[in-house]
Amino acid sequence: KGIHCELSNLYFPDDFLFGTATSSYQIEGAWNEDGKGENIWDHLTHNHTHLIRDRSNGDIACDSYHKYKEDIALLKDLGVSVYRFSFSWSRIFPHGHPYKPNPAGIAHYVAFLDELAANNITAMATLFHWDLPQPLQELGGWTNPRIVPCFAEYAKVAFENFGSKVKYWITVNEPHQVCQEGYGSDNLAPVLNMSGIADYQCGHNLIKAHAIAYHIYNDTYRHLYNGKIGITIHGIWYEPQTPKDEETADRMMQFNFGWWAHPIFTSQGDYPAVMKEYIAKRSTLQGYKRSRLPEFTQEEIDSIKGTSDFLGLNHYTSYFVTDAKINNLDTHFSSDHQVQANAKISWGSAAAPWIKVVPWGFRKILNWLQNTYNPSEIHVTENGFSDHGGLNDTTRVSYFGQYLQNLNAAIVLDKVRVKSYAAWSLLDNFEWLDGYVNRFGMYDVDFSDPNRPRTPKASALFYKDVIRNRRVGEFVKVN
Ligand code: GBH
Repeated sequence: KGIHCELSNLYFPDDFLFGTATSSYQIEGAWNEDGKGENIWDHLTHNHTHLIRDRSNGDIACDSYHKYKEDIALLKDLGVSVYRFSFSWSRIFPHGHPYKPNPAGIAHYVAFLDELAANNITAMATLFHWDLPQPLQELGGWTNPRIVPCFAEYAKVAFENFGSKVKYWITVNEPHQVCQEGYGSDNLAPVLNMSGIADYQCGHNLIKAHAIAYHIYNDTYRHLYNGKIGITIHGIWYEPQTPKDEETADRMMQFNFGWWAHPIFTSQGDYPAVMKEYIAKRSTLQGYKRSRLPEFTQEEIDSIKGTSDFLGLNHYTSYFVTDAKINNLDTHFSSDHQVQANAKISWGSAAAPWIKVVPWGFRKILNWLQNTYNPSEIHVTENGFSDHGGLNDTTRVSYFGQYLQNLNAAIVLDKVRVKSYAAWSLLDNFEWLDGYVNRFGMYDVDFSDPNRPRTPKASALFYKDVIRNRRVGEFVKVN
């Protein structure tokens, strides 16, 4: 209420970086070119086609593997100073197995990074944005501790070959989605749906893999290239439904965000106490002799603490929460946390029903992150809104306008140390199980045309103005 007027006079700091974000499987296509191996999304879309809403796949996607120069021209036109993208692990290690990198895969990314540099755009690279090499999945994927040295070797080869051209490194995009949605439910590949067991095992190895990659960079490459390395966590803001739900809301933040952030960003390290307590209690109730949540050794806790130069946040939405007493014996993550989340009927919604338009939640989570973890820098590595396509994307403009105002307020009025913002996404792209049904792009892509032409939407023009003026100007609020 009144937020538009109150917040519309703010400017973004001079050194604030605007950008856009994409990921390899969602845009590249060229799924079997130049020696690339099969990854879990190739595998899922080819073998379990019915799980994808429009039965599509990323075989061609936006064809960015071939059209990367065109993409970079769009970035240039928008005026962004940073581009967040991801490397495809199976282009570099086609079988996942380390020690035999694929030179053609490396050459592709070198050419891509050179083009970015030639256009003065800072590279923010994610090592793992969900496209795990299929052979590693067949060995158990993130539940097999063997993944840790495989990821470490992949990271090392990436630092070695791309280190001089990458300023910001993100080890993993959204560990919660990788583990809870991929192993603990059937929202993402590998759709294992073994909640309360596989998701916790996955998380345990993933956090260790992240930390080792950090140490490799820190020990061997930092002094050469002087970049920064961190992790990106998906953060929903959970607001107490009533004042008496404050403990519940904090518990929900701990289970969703703290699971990943507490081991890395706090001085105690390890999983959040409330998470250890709740899972241990329910495990006992269920007849387990040990908690289903694995334990770190003290040595592991110490080597994981502090392994991030910045906190990467992907933020889209917020919910209200209340306490839920769940006494059934299932092992599910959502029974472990004992919280019920809900949205207000009056909130606008994206085409993806999980994205409700709650702009004030963005400002709240940014403040919460600074107060809880006190990171030296926060980078918003994703924020965006889906519709069903079309160039006159007024609902997206309205979403970005309101969210950017709240970001601006968090930075200028609340002094939250946010250093960059990446809009998801540059292009309409392959939206995982939603295929091409839900569109997140500032540029439309015509997927029925073999040339995959790109056309700016109203949101691209709006964002271009925000970047040029360094403030959120006028826009029509429709949600
Ligand atoms: C990001 O994940 C991803 O990093 C990016 O690749 C993706 O394209 C973008 O979001 C847009 O979706 O209510 O059961 O359907 C966001 C994490 C993943 C959290 C999907 C909510 C849906 C749960 N989201 N998940 S459900």
